[in-house]
Amino acid sequence: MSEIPQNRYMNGQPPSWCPECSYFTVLSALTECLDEHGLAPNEVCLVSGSGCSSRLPMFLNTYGMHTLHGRPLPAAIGARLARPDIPVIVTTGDGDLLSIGAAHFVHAARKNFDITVICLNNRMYAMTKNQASPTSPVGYKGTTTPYGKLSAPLNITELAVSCGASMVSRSCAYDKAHVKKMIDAAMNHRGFSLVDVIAPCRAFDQQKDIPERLYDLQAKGHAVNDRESAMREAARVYDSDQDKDAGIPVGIVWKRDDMLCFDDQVKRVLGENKGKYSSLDDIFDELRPNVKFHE
Ligand SMILES: Cc1ncc(C[n+]2csc(CCOP(=O)(O)OP(=O)(O)O)c2C)c(N)n1
Ligand code: SF4
Repeated sequence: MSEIPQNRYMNGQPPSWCPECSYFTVLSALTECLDEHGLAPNEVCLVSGSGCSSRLPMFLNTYGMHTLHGRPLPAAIGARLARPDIPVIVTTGDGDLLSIGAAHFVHAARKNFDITVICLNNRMYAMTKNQASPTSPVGYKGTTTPYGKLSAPLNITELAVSCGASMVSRSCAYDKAHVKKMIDAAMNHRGFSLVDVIAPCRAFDQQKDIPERLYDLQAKGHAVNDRESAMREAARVYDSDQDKDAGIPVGIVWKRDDMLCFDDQVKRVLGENKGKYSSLDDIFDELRPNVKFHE
């Protein structure tokens, strides 16, 4: 799992992850995917928040931002609006994305910005040494939950579908080819795409029998554009926490190509106001209040 990719995207800084961390697989899958998309390092922007997972852009020589904990999405939206010509990809953790960053997630998905979010979901806070996160199972014993977590996990897949993301998929870091396939599909999609990657933490691992439980939605003939089926599969994501016979769905859960994309709306407004505005900046300039701050 800990193979360091050797390719044109790596900046020579060795990843500061534990040797067996599952994140190496995602790093490798992502860089191979960028290569196959023919993107030079200066033709893609990677944005993260804070956490082990959020370190990923620091090892790459692409454009990148390592922002505050929970805030990768507002930064990514800024990048998206400033550079509509290059892909913007967020690499984040379940804590970063769904705890302090949850409101940003809901609204970025709802507005359907053309951003790919790869959530390295180890179902806990690893960087701060094993606290329960919103996705941790009931009963999870971490440093802040010595008697076990008292609340149910937040199901990111259900949340993403219900708040308006136009593409939602799941994968598992035990299968690099599948992670790559899901990232590739997300990058090819226009609109907000989530790739929720089951990525266990090797230092505080409490998820043991995942590979035996995975089932592939595409192999099962799942209808990705049927909302009822998508919500049914999404609801099963954490069934295996309580039921030893339940499977864990991976693959594309939900995909629609006809949902209103924020970026297309921006283009439409600029097109309808040709001559008045040449870019978004001109609109911002017009709206900017004429207030003088400190000289
Ligand atoms: C505003 C703020 N709150 C809390 C922290 C402390 N902090 C840093 S990383 C982290 C959790 C990271 O968890 P996750 O995003 O799941 O990533 P992982 O380390 O598990 O990959 C926390 C709570 C911080 N840096 N800033
Ligand atoms: S603490 Fe866990 S998530 Fe962080 S680098 Fe180590 S194995 Fe990976």
